[in-house]
Amino acid sequence: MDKIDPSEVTPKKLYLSRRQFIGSSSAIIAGAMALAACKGSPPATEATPPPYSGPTEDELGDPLTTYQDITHYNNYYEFSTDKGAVVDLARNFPTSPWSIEVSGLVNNPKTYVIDDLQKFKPEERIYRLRCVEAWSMVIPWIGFPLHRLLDEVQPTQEAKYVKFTSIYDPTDMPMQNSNFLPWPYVEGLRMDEAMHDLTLMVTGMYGGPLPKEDGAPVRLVVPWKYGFKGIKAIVKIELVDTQPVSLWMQSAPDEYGFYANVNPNVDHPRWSQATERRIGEVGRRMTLPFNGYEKEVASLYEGMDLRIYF
Ligand SMILES: Nc1nc2c(c(=O)[nH]1)N[C@H]1C(S)=C(S)[C@@H](COP(=O)(O)O)O[C@H]1N2
Ligand SMILES: [Mo]
Repeated sequence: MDKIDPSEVTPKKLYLSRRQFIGSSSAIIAGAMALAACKGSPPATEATPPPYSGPTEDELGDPLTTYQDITHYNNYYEFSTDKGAVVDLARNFPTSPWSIEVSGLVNNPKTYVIDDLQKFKPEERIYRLRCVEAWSMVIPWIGFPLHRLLDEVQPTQEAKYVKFTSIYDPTDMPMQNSNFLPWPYVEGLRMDEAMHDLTLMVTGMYGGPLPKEDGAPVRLVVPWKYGFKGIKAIVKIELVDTQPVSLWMQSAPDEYGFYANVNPNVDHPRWSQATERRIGEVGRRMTLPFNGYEKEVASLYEGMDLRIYF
């Protein structure tokens, strides 16, 4: 696995605060950081993929990223900023029992335990995942469209946005013992985005359960948006009337907007978004508008200047 310098990918302010934080934080964090920092020892764990007999490429003919790469190259800042360290740090993260509270502007507020989600028929969806850091993967998720769950709780007329919140569990998530980021992780979608059939609540991957490093027991995947919109380890879904402020908007508003649609024509302030590196490939690929889902979703943004609503 090739390594990227954190300064290349981490928002500058966070990179700087991360360095300060390395010098001044508690023993627990220092220990976790040290573990994350000593790459190669212990040796990278080999993942055992579940038996998988589904399609081996996406609708564009691009091959699936390997199970090993999907589970050993992770962005999950509650555990580490080191993509290769997440899998080991997440190993003992408790994902059961788990419940998701769905509340706010709905007629039928409801708390789901994980088993309740089985009633939403699981589907296999092969999606490209394009991180804002300009790398990408092709991942065979298992999940159900979010609109099935929203139909059940019945949003009211006043509901305009959906706000998602990740678990806050500093006992099991080492990085939550610092104010490195404004925990817990929060994301949001406009109502029509949330209701779109491509928007998936994900509970599995490669024909098996969702690995902890990929967001178990349940995460969001919105394939036409940058990967950070795909919030992991969701415990709360709220229907609201004002645009939620995501964790990334709060920590670096000039770099990360609410919409975050994949857009090769709008660069990140510190790097181009025109091309991307597909994990497992050499060379770079052209980044596709809306990550290749333009036909399905471009109409959602008709009349919006996507340089302003980035
Ligand atoms: N709770 C939480 N969700 C998160 C993140 C995170 O740090 N915490 N990282 C995001 C980012 S930047 C990306 S690219 C994807 C990565 O998902 P993967 O590790 O399954 O590939 O998760 C997103 N969801
Ligand atoms: Mo990302």
